[in-house]
Amino acid sequence: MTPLRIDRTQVIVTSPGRNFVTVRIDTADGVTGYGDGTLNGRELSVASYLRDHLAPLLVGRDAHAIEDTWQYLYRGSYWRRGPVTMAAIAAVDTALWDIKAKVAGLPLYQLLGGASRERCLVYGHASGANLPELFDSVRAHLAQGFRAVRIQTAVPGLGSVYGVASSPVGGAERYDYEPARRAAVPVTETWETRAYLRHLPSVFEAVRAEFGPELILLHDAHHRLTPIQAARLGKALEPYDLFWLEDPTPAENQDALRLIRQHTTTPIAIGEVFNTVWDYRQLIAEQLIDYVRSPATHAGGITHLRRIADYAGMYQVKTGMHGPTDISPIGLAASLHLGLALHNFGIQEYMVHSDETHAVFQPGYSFADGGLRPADEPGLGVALDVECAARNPYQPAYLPINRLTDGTVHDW
Ligand code: KDG
Ligand code: MG
Repeated sequence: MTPLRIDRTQVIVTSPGRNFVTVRIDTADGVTGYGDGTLNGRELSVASYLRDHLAPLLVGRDAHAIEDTWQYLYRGSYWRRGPVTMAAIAAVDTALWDIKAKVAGLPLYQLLGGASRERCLVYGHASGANLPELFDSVRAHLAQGFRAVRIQTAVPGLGSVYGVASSPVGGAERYDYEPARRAAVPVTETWETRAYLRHLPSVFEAVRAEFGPELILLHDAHHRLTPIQAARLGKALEPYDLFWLEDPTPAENQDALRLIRQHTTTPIAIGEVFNTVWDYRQLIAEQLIDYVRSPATHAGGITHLRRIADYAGMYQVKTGMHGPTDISPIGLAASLHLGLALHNFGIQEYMVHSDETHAVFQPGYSFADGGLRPADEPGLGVALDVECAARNPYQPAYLPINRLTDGTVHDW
C-alpha cells in the first residue's frame, strides 16, 4: 500500500475561555488530522515537547503507521511516561487516527470495532454553596436531559471549595473558569478534612431524599483524604448508592486503595492524573478499583487508552473517562469514539464547553437521552477555526494551591 506521507505538523495554542494545545497534522495529499494535548496549567511544556521534539520526527513518516509511530515516540525518547510526554504523544496519536478515519471515509468508532451502544452515558457537574443552590443545579441538569450528576458542595466554615460553582445557576460565572483562573501565580484555597467528612453524608442524604433512588450520583474527593478517612467516607456514603467515589486518596500510594476496599462497597474511580497502563497495574490486577479515569488526551491517545481499557476489562473494571472543560472538544471526541466502541465503557464525564471554546472548536457530537454520541462523519468529527484560535492567544492560568487552616500545603 502506498504510504500516506506526513507533510506538516503544527502546534496551535489558543485560549478561548481557557488554554488548549492542539496538534494539526497534514499529509502530502491534503488530509488533515487534529489531536488534543492540553495539560491544565502546564500547556506550554506540552507545546514545546511537540514543536521542538516530536514535530521534526514526523515529517516524511507514513500517517497510516499509527502503532509504529506510537512505539517510536514512546520507546524512542528513552524517558518514558509522565504527563507532558504522554499528552504530547496523545495529541499526535489522536491526529493520526483522525486522518486514518477520514481516509477510510468512516467515523473513527467504526475503525475501533463499531458502536457497542447507541450513545455514551454522561454525567454533569451539579454543585452549590448550600442545599437550595445545589438542588437548583441538579434540577437544571435534569431539565437539560442529564441522567447522572456529580455532587459537590461548599463546606460550612470553608471558603471556595473544589468543584463548586462560584455563582448559582444562571449566575455570571461558569464553574469551568474557576479552576484555571487566569493569573501569573495560582490562588490559594483553604481546606479542613474533618469539616468536609462531617458535612458530606448529610448532603447526599438530602439529595437522595429530594430526587429519589433513580438518579445516578457521583462524588469527587479530589485526592484529599488519608486511606482511613476515605474508608470512613465510603462507608458513610453507602446508604446513598453512589455510582462512584472518585480519587479518594492521592494515587501515588496504590496500597491505600486496598485499605479503602477492605472497608467499603462504595465503587471507586481513579486515574485522571495517571498516564499509562503501568500506573493501573496493581489497582486493576488486585481489583481495588471499579473505574479507570484516563481520557485519550492524558494517556497516550486512543492507541494507549485502548490498552488500558482492555486490561481493565479483564477484571470487570469499566471506563469513566475524564471530561472536564480543560480537555478540548477534540480530546472529548477521541474519548467518545473509543467509549462508543468499547465493551467495558462505564460512563463519560461531560462539562459542557463554553460558547467561546465552541467558537474555535466545533464538535459534531450530540447530546440526547443523557448521553453523547460522536459525530457520524468521517474522522473525529471536530472542526477547528484557525483564525478564531489565533485571535485568542495563550494566557497564564493555574489550578489553585490548597493549604490546611494552619498553612500547611495540602493536596488540591
Ligand atoms: O485540570 C484538573 C481538572 O481537570 C480536575 O481538577 C477536574 O477532577 C476533575 C474532574 O474530575 O473533572
Ligand atoms: Mg476528578
